[in-house]
Amino acid sequence: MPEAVLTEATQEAARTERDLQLYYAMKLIRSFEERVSRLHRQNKILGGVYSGAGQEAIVTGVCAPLVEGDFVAPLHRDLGVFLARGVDPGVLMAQLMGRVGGLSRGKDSFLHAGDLSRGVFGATSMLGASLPVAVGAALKFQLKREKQVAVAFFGEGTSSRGDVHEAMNFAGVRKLPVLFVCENNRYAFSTPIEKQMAIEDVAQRAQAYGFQGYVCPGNDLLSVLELSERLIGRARQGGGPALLECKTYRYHGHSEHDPALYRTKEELLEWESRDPIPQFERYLERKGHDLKRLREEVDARVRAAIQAAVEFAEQSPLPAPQEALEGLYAP
Ligand SMILES: Cc1ncc(C[n+]2csc(CCOP(=O)(O)OP(=O)(O)O)c2C)c(N)n1
Repeated sequence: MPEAVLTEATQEAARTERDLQLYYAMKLIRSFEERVSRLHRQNKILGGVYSGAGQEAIVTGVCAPLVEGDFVAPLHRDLGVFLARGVDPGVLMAQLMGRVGGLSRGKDSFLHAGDLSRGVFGATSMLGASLPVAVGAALKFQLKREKQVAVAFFGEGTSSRGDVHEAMNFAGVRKLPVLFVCENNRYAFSTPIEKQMAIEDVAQRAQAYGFQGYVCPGNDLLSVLELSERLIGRARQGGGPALLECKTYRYHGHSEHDPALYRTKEELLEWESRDPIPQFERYLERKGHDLKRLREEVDARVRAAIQAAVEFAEQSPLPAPQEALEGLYAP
């Protein structure tokens, strides 16, 4: 076979492999979120639950181009980042249940959990405070001439905070390898976007810091992926920061105790019609996959992974009181 044909076939095979991994990742994240919401109602989860259901294409698409050694600061709604960066679902579930098998060995809820071995920094209670941390990681990469990048996720509500502006300004001045990702789901708790900012797009703010802002349909995995690959690749090559705003919607309230009465049923329905999973399924079908069979296979794998995660977490003990002061400080 001529070499060019072979290369094309190899590339197509790699793309198919990637598509299937992304499909599995989105389905795993969605089902994990749904299971966590149910477990919360059964009083099995420690602390609040901030569901990211509906926003899976963003975390999946942005994390896909990341490699070992990269740094990512998720927001409180981003348990999908943990799964996308390879954290074991059982360990994540144990973290949510406050068990010894979790990331902080039962010493915290999900909210502040991180896994630095995978470059995942925990979310911060002070919204936006994680952005200067991601910028600090990017500064370290630049100073040490490492080819790593940092990614900082934040909501449109968070984009009104001072920390966010300081982080972006510094990143712009020093041309740091960092991608700022705004998950614009239209509400900051109950505050709608038009009461949050006087401009149309969060992405417009990038101009003030000397880099480019991009807007993309955040429920379309392929659009997110196309931009994240380009912007992360450019940052890795020394091209500096960028701001990617992904327009999306959260299906649940701000947290599970919020019935979200501030929005209409019609609005929710409209966004559900743009659900990221069926959108990606339509693409897979166009690529020639037998969707019915593929869906059955992936659903079965996801169900098994989540069942195993719940079993692992439930079998993991709660921490013993005498461990309370262990592992709190660096040795
Ligand atoms: C500085 C600060 N102000 C307020 C809060 C309370 N709070 C937690 S999440 C949230 C909404 C954040 O909205 P957004 O940034 O758009 O992210 P989303 O929750 O919509 O994903 C608020 C107001 C906080 N944690 N920190």
